[in-house]
Amino acid sequence: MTVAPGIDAGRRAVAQLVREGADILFSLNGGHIAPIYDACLDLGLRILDVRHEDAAVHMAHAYGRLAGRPGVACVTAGPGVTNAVTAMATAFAAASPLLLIGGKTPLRQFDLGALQDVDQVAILRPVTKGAFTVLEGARVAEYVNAAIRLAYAPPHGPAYVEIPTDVLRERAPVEDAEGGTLPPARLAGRPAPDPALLARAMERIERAERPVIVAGGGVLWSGAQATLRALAERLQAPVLTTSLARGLLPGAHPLNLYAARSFLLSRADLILVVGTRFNYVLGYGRPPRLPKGAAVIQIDAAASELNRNRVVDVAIQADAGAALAALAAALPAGAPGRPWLAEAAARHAKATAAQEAQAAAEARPIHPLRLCRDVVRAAPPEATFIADGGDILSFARLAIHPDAPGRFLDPGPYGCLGVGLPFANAAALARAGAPAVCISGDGALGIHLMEFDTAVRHRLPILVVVSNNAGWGIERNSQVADFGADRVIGTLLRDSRFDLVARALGGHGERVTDPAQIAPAVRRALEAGLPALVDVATDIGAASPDLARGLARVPDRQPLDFYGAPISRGRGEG
Ligand SMILES: Cc1ncc(C[n+]2csc(CCOP(=O)(O)OP(=O)(O)O)c2C)c(N)n1
Ligand SMILES: [Mg+2]
Repeated sequence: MTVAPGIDAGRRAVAQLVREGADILFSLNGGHIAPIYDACLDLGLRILDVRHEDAAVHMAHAYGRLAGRPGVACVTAGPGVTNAVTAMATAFAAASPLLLIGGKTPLRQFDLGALQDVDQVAILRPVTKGAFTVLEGARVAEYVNAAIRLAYAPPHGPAYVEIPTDVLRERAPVEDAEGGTLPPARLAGRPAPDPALLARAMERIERAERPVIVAGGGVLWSGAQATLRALAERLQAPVLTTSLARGLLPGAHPLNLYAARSFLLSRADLILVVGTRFNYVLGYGRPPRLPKGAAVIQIDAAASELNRNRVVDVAIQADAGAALAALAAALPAGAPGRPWLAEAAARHAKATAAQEAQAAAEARPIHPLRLCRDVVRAAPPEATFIADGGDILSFARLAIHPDAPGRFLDPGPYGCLGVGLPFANAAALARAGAPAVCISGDGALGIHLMEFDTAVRHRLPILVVVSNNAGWGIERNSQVADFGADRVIGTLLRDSRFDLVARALGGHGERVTDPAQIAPAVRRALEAGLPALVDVATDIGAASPDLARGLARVPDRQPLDFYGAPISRGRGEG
């Protein structure tokens, strides 16, 4: 075969990904992206081939969060791209950087009715920070570089680049390789806080008697966990985290009073919000979730997040670590006494003891909290935990409090079921040596179950523990609460044997019906030397605390649950 001189755009794209630090391409193949695959053979970019494009993007999302490298997915034109949309929206809502590369019909066949043709850029635009079509092969490295830079510009998020097949095959001279001269897309440097704003923040801090810190992903991205901890200890301020920032303080740290969350937020006179949005998790930053009287200091690297939904007292645009370190340096010596912490600690202890009592249940079918407790106890402390599902997700959030950040992943603010297996696979790749333990509902697990095959083929050390209650439990329980026990519809499933599916796919599988057998089964599974799945028969009637609480509310109106329905029929407000 005679080949024209120079290198094609597929090879340029892969070379640029490698230069940006990518080492894995999460992908499902297709003719429209064939030159990219071929270049991976020579340039050492590992292809992690999956069974659904949505899973490829979920994996790129989790890999980008955990590995310290860009998460990159590559999918074929048309259905490959549209299959990836939900996962892109998930990453967008979670402010997670990633790059999706899409195949695209040839430029010269645009609007003719080509195979797998759809306006992909228009579909991707609302769920990305930017969506681009490369029109000239020689410029592909520039696009890859720009898209990764955009993904990592605060607030982080996914970016999309598509390369029409004729452009992908365009060859250009080797010396025309602009990629080698581009600066790295992920910029070094930490934007420092304005000293005048810091001084105003310090005035508030010095006056406060009951400060609370609310910390989110921005602290993780800044690598500022030690700084945050030092500041919290100096200030004697309890730290609340978003679920994706869990572990910023170790689970048992005296200022990690997660079970007294509502008490802390309602009584605080100063709330320092760092690296997280005022979205539904924080009640949009408004009363009643955040009290009217409390002063609020907000630190965010993204100016667009400052004062959004809530006008704060001091808004500081800066890298989280740089701002926290500057505040810590400005504090007077010695930790202040905080009399209110005794009551907060007592409430935390009481709530965790009540959970512990519930988790000790010996009932059959098994209580989901018992399942979560026993899995956490049996797994090694360095494991990455992933939780996915409805009721089981709420119970897992009660039970999983890792000692370090980056060890807990869940569906995040997009609430997307099905992330569990893809996230677990990515975590096993990103944190070599630590098993990824996914606790999932049976409904959620079904969405990307074939990614267990991906784990087997790539020998990924994952353990899936299924809370198998034969139903979409939280929705079934919501129907019972809202409409009555005789009005359950479309929310029940079969008691399917996921352990047998795992075995059929080449993994280790066990079924547990006796609570005493959860921990031994988990230990055997972790030692099986294969991707493993433990199917646990749980009680669908064990409704979760989230359902009862109805967390999301529209301020100043009737309280609403997550789904916008009024909280009624005895569903407490707790
Ligand atoms: C992709 C997607 N589809 C549907 C929903 C709505 N939903 C939220 S929780 C839930 C039930 C989950 O069932 P399961 O995973 O079995 O967990 P369980 O509640 O039974 O513990 C559903 C259908 C969603 N959040 N995401
Ligand atoms: Mg279920």
